[in-house]
Amino acid sequence: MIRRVDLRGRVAAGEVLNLQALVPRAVFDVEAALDVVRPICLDVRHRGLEAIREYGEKFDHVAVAELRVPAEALKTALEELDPEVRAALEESIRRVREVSMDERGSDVESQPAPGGRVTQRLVPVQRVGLYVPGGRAPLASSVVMNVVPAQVAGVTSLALASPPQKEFGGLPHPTVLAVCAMLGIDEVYAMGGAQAIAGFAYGFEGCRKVNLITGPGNIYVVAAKRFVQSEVGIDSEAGPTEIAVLADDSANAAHVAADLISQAEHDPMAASVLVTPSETLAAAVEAELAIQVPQTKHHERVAEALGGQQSAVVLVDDLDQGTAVVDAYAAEHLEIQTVDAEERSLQISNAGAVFVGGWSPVSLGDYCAGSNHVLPTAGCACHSSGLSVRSFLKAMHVVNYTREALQEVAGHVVALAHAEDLPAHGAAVSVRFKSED
Ligand code: HSO
Ligand code: ZN
Repeated sequence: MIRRVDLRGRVAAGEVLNLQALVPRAVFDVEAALDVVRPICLDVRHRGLEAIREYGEKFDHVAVAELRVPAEALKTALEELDPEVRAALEESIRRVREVSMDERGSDVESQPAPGGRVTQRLVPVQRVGLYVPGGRAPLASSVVMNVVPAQVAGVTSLALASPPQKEFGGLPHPTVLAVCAMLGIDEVYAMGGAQAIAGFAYGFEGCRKVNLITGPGNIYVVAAKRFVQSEVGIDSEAGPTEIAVLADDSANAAHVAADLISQAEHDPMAASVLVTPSETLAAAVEAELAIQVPQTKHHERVAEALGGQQSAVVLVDDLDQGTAVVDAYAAEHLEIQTVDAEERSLQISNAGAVFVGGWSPVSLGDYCAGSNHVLPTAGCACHSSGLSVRSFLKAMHVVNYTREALQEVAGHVVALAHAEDLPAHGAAVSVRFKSED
């Protein structure tokens, strides 16, 4: 069901283990998908709306007369939303909003010299295009995770695209429309795939081009996001989801197994990794997986994910080695279920998000912790952050010096300009003080 990787006694203390090589992620070949999406993006750039419609018909098997979803459809979707789901979404929105507001930060003014001011102003991106994948049960929670931080950042123009669905008369999934209505988003397009990403990047009849595209998608959507980057910003290239659990004997094996299964449920390419120094826990989790996997609804997908090269139970000498191993792996989600979980979490530098202790499972973070679930995958947590209010803010320096402050530093500017053989740079400063010589 899930393979074992035994690292015990294999590394000298202090040596960082390359778990990324020992447990490689599933192959997610964005380069190959680029060949498919390039002509689609270029066609949309050239022919706009007509091209988007044609590709929608070809790939989504439904003809859409009007790409823009009418306001009436958004209203109806909200009216028809299950009240229990609505209440849960409201609570999710409230928590993400509260965290986003706390994290917004404020402008920072510095004075590196008398009369010389540098202010870092946080300015929202003006127009954002959010992509929401289609499918039988599109992830309504992902709409929350993208839209709420954008709104708190102060983004004034937000458009959303989601593929037209045949069974819903060419509209996006009703839950997606309902969440849009809840969040006050009225610019919604029934378009999907690479053509939707290109539509946002280049603009088309009735839709102004955006500055930033966010949101998850399949490999073609990811490839299209990579392709349009010369035109717009993107959030990140989200790959298959992953969970690493660092646990010791204090962990509950049934809970650990349930958490490994929860993320494997997303995708046959999802990665579930348990790292533990405890042979007893490893065996207990494996036994639990054998019980729980057949009972879960999407057991085929889960079994494929757990059986893939990307998933493993990794045995280590001790918790310190385990900590180094999970840190090197840089999982999208890292759970720490050890006696000293909170303290240990402070030693982690590389993870999309860290879930501390037995009562903070990843599923909580997926929906209702208040944290964001759009997180760096494939080891990108070594250099990137998850989505947050900051993803929608640009930090802009505003420089404001007085005459005296400039004069005081002029000699240094001139010296550096000459050292770089760029004398005109120096002259642009010295010319201001010439008349006084
Ligand atoms: N675990 C996914 C997000 C998600 N889970 C949405 C359920 N719905 C990636 O972090
Ligand atoms: Zn999830």
